[in-house]
Amino acid sequence: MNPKVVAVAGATGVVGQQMLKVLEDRDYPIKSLKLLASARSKGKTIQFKGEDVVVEELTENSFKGVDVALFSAGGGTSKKFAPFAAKDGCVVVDNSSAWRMDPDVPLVVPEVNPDAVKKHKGIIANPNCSTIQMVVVLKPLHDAATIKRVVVATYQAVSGGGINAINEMYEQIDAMLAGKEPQCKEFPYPIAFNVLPQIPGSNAYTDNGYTSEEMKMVNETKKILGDDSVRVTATTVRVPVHTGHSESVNVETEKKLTADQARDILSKAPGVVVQDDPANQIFPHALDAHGKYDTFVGRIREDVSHPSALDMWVVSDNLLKGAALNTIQIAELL
Ligand code: 25A
Ligand code: L14
Repeated sequence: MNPKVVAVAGATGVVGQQMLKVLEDRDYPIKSLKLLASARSKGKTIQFKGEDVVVEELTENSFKGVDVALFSAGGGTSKKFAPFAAKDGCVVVDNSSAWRMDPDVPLVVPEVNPDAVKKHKGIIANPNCSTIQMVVVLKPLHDAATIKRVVVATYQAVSGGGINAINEMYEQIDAMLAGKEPQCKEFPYPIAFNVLPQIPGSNAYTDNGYTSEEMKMVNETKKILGDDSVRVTATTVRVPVHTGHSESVNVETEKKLTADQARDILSKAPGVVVQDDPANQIFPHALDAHGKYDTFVGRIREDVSHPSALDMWVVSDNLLKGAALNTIQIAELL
């Protein structure tokens, strides 16, 4: 690959920071690097490969001469600025929800539908974090046995809500341990010592009573698998975990798979690691997945209530495979 001029929009955010780490770690070929954020962060310096890079304010004119722009600055910012980048001949890989369901925008998980990138018209979307880790596990099972229906409940870490959400959890923990009243801004109720069945923290609900996060899992899964016949229902839940989303997934298939067959299929799947040894209390958990690139699956068992379904527990780092890593894997495909 020829070295590229790369821009990171939202470079100061929790995902932007992970993008810089992944670019370094995977030695993505960079000719020069531009760091973009809001006016608030203009002039700040960030280290990349041992050198200081000054953060610039993101504007309509930020993308002249840029080959690849990685966006993670929220949906509104992507909606507004990605078209300017595309117009200047730059390829945008966007981590927000702004463009995912646009029929002209490929929605890509490299282990699942890498060929979709070829159809891009300047913008490629990175899926929702909970959806990504689920589809890397679903894809090989779908290929082997045709998935009819998925029932998923998520246990999502606070880092999915950005830096303010992380800080809020720690402030609430400190307050509550000191016997003080916890303050809430990002979440409607305290997230410390609690479990909240609503993501995002505000303006969450769609007309059908599901949250937007839940409908992302429903719609994005079908688009990535390229199969509208796969039925999905989701309940998305915030838990007081720093980083690492967990999911309880029930998968109903046309052809019956035994738990052993599923373990065998998943142990050969790209990006997936099976951690499943009940006798030795081996199963995936968020603390262990934090900082790792893979998606971990365990607790695989045959659903006792159904002749052809499996239950499993799926865990991955929401800032890495769920965001920064998947975005850079897409850039590597270009
Ligand atoms: O809209 P969406 O798609 O739902 O996404 C909403 C947010 O979720 C995060 C990400 O937040 C995103 O903005 N996110 C998205 N996908 C995620 C995933 N898979 C995910 N999180 C986890 N997993 P974030 O915190 O990661 O990053 C925000 C970045 O966007 C920059 N930004 C914001 N508005 C911008 C903009 N850049 C350009 N133009 C704009 N208009 C933002 O830069 C950050 O890089 P910044 O300069 O605004 O923030 C730098 C620092 O400022 C502090 N801060 C944050 N909020 C406030 C604040 N200070 C004062 N007041 C505030 N309200 C923080 O310390 C921040 O680090
Ligand atoms: O759509 O855990 O990419 O708050 C990613 C973070 C949705 C919310 C997205 C979280 C967002 C999610």
